[in-house]
Amino acid sequence: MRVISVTWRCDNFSRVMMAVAVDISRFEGVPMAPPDPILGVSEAFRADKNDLKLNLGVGAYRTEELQPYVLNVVKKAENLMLEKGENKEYLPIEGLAAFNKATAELLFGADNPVIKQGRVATLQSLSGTGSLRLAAAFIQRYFPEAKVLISSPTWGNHKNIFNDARVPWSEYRYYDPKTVGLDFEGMIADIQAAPDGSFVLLHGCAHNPTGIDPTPEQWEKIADVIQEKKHMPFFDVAYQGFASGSLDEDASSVRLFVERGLEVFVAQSYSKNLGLYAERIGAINVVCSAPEVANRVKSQLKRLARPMYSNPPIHGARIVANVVGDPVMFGEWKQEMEEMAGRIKNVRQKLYDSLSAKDKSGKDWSFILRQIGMFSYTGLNKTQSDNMTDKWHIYMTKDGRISLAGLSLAKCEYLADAIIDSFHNIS
Ligand code: KET
Repeated sequence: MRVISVTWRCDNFSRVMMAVAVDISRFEGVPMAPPDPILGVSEAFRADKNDLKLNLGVGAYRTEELQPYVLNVVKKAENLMLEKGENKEYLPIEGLAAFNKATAELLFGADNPVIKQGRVATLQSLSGTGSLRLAAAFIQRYFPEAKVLISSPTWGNHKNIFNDARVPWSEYRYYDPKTVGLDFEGMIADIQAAPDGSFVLLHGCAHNPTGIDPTPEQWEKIADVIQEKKHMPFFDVAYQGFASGSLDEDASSVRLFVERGLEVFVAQSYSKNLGLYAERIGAINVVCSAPEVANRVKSQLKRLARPMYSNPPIHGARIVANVVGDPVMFGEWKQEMEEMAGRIKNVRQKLYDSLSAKDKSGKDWSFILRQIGMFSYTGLNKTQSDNMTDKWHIYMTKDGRISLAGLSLAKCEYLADAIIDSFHNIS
């Protein structure tokens, strides 16, 4: 730092000397931000030099060899795209038309009357996060009095997204640690108690982080209360196909609300099910009561997107449009998705078996088998999760969530040892 002397006169005219740094940064007032609770875990993992290290933090699929996986069908679609030699012109603000059509059809079903009637405003956006953020900006602008209800717990970034958009939120009960299941009564009571017209954020399937979804009967009851209270259902669908292995079955919660004639928000992501994490491809869909309403809503979503990021990227949109739009590739995708979901089920089973065999305390670990999707919510608290990382080099989020998509069969026993040690020896 360069330092100069400044001299000035005080009241008694004695000369005072003082050293002042002239090139103090204009950013002195900017404090260091804390690491992100999920993506920060990957940064810490990369810095660890221990051979035993295991990254179960971020929900990203790995092969049995713990390597990132590009789906064969994605490579095939990309090769076709290269052969066609398509250009890289700007997309319209709303994104690629073929993608928007494909994504809405995948979500609602191609024969759904809302599509046929033109009642869905679909905008390609920056994957799930960007789509949620765009919808949050829309809520802030057109429903400034409304509150968003989010599940307790939820995906770590939901609170960030609504805070950032200055949309007030509160939590509804969801997870019951006593039963390691859904607190359905608590959930219904809290949705019922919220001011009429609130937005209710729901995980379409494979709830993150708990891996616990309502049953079809419970979804009906949730829809009853939301309808009665004139709330707005707002679905986050980041795992379509990853919960049951079936794209249609995993969209059934959303479709149930749509069949009732409700207006619904749905954010979609292709990060997990097509493994397009870094392509940032997803969409925001708003089901409206009439085509004319959908047009107006879409026009305002475009208006919000334009100053934020102008228009979305094309590469991932073309991949999705090609895969979903081609019956052969669509079939291949479903098969690969089943394989990914199958591998996760296998490690889930092996982890359960290892824990049950090794843990002599009689603790019931069967909740692991009841949870679905990419994650297991272990019930480990923050100190125990710290022990997993500090002692065992197993990286996970501090809410006790582990990503089974980052686990191999070969590592299950090691993970079981670490969980048993952390659970029984650390309080
Ligand atoms: N919703 C949920 C529920 C979700 O778990 C994620 C990502 C997203 C949306 C957004 O993903 P995107 O890539 O923006 O489409 N979750 C994993 C990654 C992350 O935190 O960003 C995770 O929970 O590990």
